[in-house]
Parts: sequence; structure tokens; C-alpha cells
Amino acid sequence: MEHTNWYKDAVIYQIYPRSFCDRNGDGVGDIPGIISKLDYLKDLGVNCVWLSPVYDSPQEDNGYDIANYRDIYKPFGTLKDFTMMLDEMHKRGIRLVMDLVVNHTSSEHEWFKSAISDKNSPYRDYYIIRKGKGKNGKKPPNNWSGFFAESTWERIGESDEWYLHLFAKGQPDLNWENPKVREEVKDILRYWLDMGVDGFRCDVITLISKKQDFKSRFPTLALCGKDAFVMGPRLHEYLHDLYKDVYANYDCMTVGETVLSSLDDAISLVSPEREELDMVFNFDHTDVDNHMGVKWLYRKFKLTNLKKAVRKWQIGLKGKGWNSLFIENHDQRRSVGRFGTDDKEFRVISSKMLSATYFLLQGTPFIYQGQELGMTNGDFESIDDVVDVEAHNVYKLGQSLPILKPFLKKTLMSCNRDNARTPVQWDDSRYAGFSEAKPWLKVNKNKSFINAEAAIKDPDSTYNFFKKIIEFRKGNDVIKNGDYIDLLPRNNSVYAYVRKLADKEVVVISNFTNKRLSCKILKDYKKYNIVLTNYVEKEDDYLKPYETRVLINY
Ligand code: TEU
Repeated sequence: MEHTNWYKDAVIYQIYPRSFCDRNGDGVGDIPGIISKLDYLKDLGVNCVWLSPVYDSPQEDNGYDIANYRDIYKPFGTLKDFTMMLDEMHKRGIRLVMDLVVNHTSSEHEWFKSAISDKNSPYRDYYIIRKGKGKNGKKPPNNWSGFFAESTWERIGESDEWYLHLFAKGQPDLNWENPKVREEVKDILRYWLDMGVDGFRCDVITLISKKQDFKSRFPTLALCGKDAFVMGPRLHEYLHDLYKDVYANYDCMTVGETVLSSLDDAISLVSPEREELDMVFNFDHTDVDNHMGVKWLYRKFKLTNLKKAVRKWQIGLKGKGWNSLFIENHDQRRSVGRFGTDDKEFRVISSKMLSATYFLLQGTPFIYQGQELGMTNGDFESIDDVVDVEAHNVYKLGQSLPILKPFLKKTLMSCNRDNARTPVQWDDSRYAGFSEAKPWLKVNKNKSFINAEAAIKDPDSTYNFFKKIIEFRKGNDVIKNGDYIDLLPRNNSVYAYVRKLADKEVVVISNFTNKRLSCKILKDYKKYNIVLTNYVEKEDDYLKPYETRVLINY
């Protein structure tokens, strides 16, 4: 089947179903809730949805722990609801990309339950089970540490054997060395593709192949052993195998979440001739405000670091692969209030500035639910307001290791993942129109003025700005294929870049500070037409706080 590469013209909206919209009144979002908002999405102008997991799951990690790959988590709805949603999306010209979580299953998956209850189970070798060390194997097989601030090994009952889990205990890693596991994954992919879904966002896909020595590594502060499980030795082989046996037969797309991977890794994954993945999510730009990729270790934001990360990927992938563009997702805190911006006085102005700045880069843009409303971080008062398993593990670690306390004091509340997972604010009613019942996670008080109902009516809202920018992007060849030129790589206040295709240019000039600044570069583009901006009044040589201007010469 010919791949039309439709994703190159897509604007993708990520739905985190638990927090999107609740229609059955249990305080948890659901598929009927999504269906009820499809006209809203259509109106916004997006033409593809990435749906975070809706599969049957005990929800230890909100669905990233799957107990049955072929069924829907009951509180979200049924398979019938799912096919109806898919149908309604397609009717509106919206494609659907599912989340594919196959580095691990849930510990409630039948495979795992069988694997640990019976040594002779045919599913035993579906997982990574090793003998422990020490007397009676009471110590874990090695010192690897995982993503959720806990050991990566869990002992199987009182036995001398342990299973590997790079994430929570309830997320045992699959053993991809076993060809049966790979065949199972292919069957799962076909099941959903045959139903009509259009592609997959492949969760932590760069972790599926592990070095088989399983030896301890030199101890490190975070992710000890990562050389053994990031970009493992058989990753390319596994991905190409999936491509050849499955993706090649459907006009689908894949985007891989590639934690801790370099630009060269990415090139090796997305170069079309290799037939592995279509795009990857890299995190260089979201790591600019932390140390060593650990978000809890906050580092002051510097615009030049952001530009450096963007430059690296915009230029590095040019002609070799396709970029994905995002500044928010369900694991990141909200963008407004981040990257040097302000989520109070200049909230609307700065959210528009951020969107113009990332949306017109080369690649496929993603919008995370609520980002189009300029939604802010949660207004949590204490850890008791937070649900996320990762945050709770980190909190516990902080309690046991006082040395971490000063670091965590600020970041535990401001960087935890629930900041992006508060219920979408549809209106100003008690539970923000998300639900009739008390939601599973606290609604932000600012729903009284940040909500979709108000935003749709207000021509100056972030929402209406997004609509314009999506419209401007549509079919624009300069945005799709033009070169990227960073005009002020060393400037820490103004982000200015050109997209250029033959003699056509799109120029974006954004002030990343809360000050009115003189900006010489504006002179060079005096004759260009302003197509988008977040202020009505403009000065020739000055940019207002968080001002952005998008200019064209054609
Ligand atoms: O995330 C993978 C990942 O490594 C990080 O983004 C991580 O979740 C966290 O932010 C570390 O601080 C993916 C999913 O996006 C995430 O929601 C899941 O929890 C995780 O995989 C496990 O499936």
C-alpha cells in the first residue's frame, strides 16, 4: 500500500482521555465525551487526534499500563463507542492515532499473571525474569534504576526470581527477544489498523531492546544502566520488522517517543529508506530548563539554549527526516508560565507568542488539550492534591533522602505531570463543564476565566489565535518545506527566524521577555506584511512584552 505521508500536512491534537470530557458522570473523561467535542476540534482546524491510551487497564499509570490490548477501559466506554468515535472523526476529516504501549504491559495482563504464577507458563518468556543475587536470591539481579524513582526489579513472591520494570511496579517490561512477543505486537497493530485507525504514537519505543548482559553498571544519580536499555542493540531490527510486516500494508503513520535519544539516533530511526518510524519526539527543547534531563533538577531558562536545541533539530533533520513540533504533552508541565513566559498578567499574550514561535517551524505540529485555551499548571496545594504515581514515588524518595528536599521543594509541585492533566476547562461551572461529578483530579480555580466557552466568543483569545495560525499553515509550502534560519542565535530576549523557500519568506519575531525592547531587526522586515500578531498597536522599532509578529514577503 502506498504511503501518502499525510502526516506532513497534519495538525495533531493530543487527547488525554481521563481529563478531556466526562459524559457518564463518574468524574473521569470518556469516549462519549470525546465524541461530544469533535465539532469543537473540527472548528479549531485540527485534522488528526493522538489519543492517549484507552485500553483496558488498572490505571496505575493512567492507562500506560495495559491489561488487554483489544478492549476499552470500561469507565471510558466500549468498543462500540470507540468505533463510533472513529467513524465520527473520519466523517469530519480527522484521523486517529492511537497510543501504542508495548515496552511493557500491566501486571494485570493475562500474560503476566500466567507468567509469574507458573514457571512452565508459555508466557514466562514474554517478560524479563532473572535470578536475584545474594543468599536465596533476595537481592535484585543488578543495580539498574528506572524512570519512576524506584528500583527496576520486583521480586516474584518469595522466590529467587525478579521481573524487570523500567517504570512502575505494575508495568513489567516485555521481552522483545522472544519472537512470539513480536508477533503478538504485530497482531495488536493489525487489529486496530483493520478497524480503521490511522497510526500510532509509540510509547518509549527506544527502550524495547535491552542488552542481554544484565550486569550492574557504575552507579549514577539517575537512570543507572541506561546504556543497556536506551537504543538497545536490536531496536532497528525490531522496528523494521514491524514496518515490513505491518505498517507497509496500511497508509498509516508512526511517531516514536524517543526518550534520551540523540539527533543521530533519530536520523537512524526516521530516514525514510530505513522503513522504521515516520517521526520521533525529541526532548532537547523541553530539557532546557533542567539538569541532565531530570526535570526535578530545575535550571534557569535561557532563550539561547532553547534556540540551540531547535536549531539542532531543524537543521539536523533537514532532508533526512521529518520533525515533530510540540511544547506540551501529558508528561510536561504547561507551556505558558514556562520558557520565560508569564501565566498571570501576560498569560494570553505569552501563550500566543509561544504558539506562533513553535508552530511555524519545519515539521508536524502537535497541540496538547487545553493548550489552545492557554490553560495553566494545576493549582495544587500539597502532594495530597496530586495523583500521579511518578510524583508520589519522587515524594517518597525525597522523604527518605533529605539531601533531595531542597531541590524538590519547588519542583515537586510545579513540575509534576498532573499539572497538564487537570480537567479541560470547558466553561465556568462548578466542575468546568468537564463533568457533573467531582473530577478525579482537581479543576483549576482559574476555570472562571480560562475556559472554552469564553475563549470561543472572544476574538482575542489564545483559541482564536490558534485557529488563525492553523489556517495560515494549511497548504503553505514555505512552512512545510522551507529552510530554517535562526536570525539571532546569541540573543537572549528575542527569538527571530526565517523560513525560506526560493524567494518566499515567512519571518517570526518574538519577544521572550516581559519588557518593551528595542529591536533592530524589525527594520530589515519593514516592507513585509504582518499576517499574525498578538498586539493591535505596533511600533516600528520596538517589541512590546511577549509580542510576536509573523511576517511574509509574498
Ligand atoms: O513517558 C516516558 C518518559 O520517559 C517520560 O516522559 C516520563 O514519563 C516522565 O516524564 C519522566 O519524568 C511515557 C508516557 O508518555 C508516560 O505517560 C508513561 O508514564 C511512560 O511512558 C510509561 O509508559
